[in-house]
Amino acid sequence: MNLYDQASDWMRQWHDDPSERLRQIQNEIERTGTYTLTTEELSEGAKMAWRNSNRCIGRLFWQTLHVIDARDADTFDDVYARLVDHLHFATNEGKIRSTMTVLPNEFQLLNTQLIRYAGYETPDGIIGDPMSVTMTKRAEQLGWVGSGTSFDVLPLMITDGQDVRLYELPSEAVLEVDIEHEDVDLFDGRAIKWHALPAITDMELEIGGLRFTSIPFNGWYMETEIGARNLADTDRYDLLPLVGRSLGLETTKERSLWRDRALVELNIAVLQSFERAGVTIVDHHTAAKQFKRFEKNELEAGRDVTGQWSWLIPPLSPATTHVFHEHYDDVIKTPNLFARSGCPF
Ligand code: HEM
Ligand code: NRG
Repeated sequence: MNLYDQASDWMRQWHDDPSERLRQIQNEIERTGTYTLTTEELSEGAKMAWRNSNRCIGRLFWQTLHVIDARDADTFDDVYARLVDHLHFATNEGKIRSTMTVLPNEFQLLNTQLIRYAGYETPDGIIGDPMSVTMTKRAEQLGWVGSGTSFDVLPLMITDGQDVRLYELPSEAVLEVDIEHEDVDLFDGRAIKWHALPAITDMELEIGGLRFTSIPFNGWYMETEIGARNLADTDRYDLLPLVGRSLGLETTKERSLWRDRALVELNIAVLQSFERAGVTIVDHHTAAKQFKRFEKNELEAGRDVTGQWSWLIPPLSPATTHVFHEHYDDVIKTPNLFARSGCPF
């Protein structure tokens, strides 16, 4: 489909009478080869992109997305300032607001999220988040020196295609939550924490045939992302053996189901800790119920619900949610969010 047809296809999805605007767009495409979205169109398109994100269980709230039009940012320092603004606005002292900042395509972030913990290879194994080892090496090549703890926040790495500049995030812009179980010391005295904001920076937004490649966005966490994956996966923080021992479980016998029991208590600790700190988080049962409401809303609006089952089911007790027992068609509609096409390295 050519650009005009894609613009037209999109406009017709939400405008009763897009003919006037489509004439303008056709004109602009003829003159310049492309067209420009208004701030309102950008905002509407971004919300629809979230609505069409097949892997996301949090889509009930697609209409509440705050879209910040920062396409006018024109220097590295300006881009950095907008990213720090994003963190403050979205974090909102714990009352998290779903937010997307649209930056000009001329600037890209090398980071995969605004907030990620560094991972260091040492002779005694990896310290920090093993997922970040490559990213950490990249930052170090650029002159960054981390403190070497398990939870060092990586600096932002912003590129304009030629230079890469490093920016340390101000610690007051990064809200973190100490993970502590109410009844048991799960980590044998080790301090474990996670950041409040999941803010993805390695995806692209497509609206009406246009691609926006610098679009950091966030919602809030579902507890399993932290408790069943980031802190539990053997190739991440791998804390289940420690948690299992702290709970006094028989960690030498698989059939004691010590892993499953450790997982549940770890996830409870994540939920309790976020709640104690006043930071928005959703448990997977509530998230599934919210997703059920989303499915109902969509059908009532006359739209098919698309989804990717393997991503929608929560990694903890999946069969206790309706999602597990449902079939979803993984059909890609646009507007949508896509994995970054060009590797920024
Ligand atoms: C994926 C929950 C907001 C777009 C996910 C995943 C979860 C989730 C649990 C799977 C992540 C994984 O397994 O790693 C939520 C919750 C939100 C929320 C609880 C709270 C409001 C948003 C927002 C957007 C969004 C605001 C975009 C505007 C996506 C996309 C993916 C995703 C594109 C797939 C990411 C990928 O392919 O790596 N979401 N989400 N979500 N979500 Fe959401
Ligand atoms: N699992 C990743 C984050 C992926 C997106 N999850 C969200 N998105 N909740 C992690 O950092 O654990 N969101 O926009 O809220």
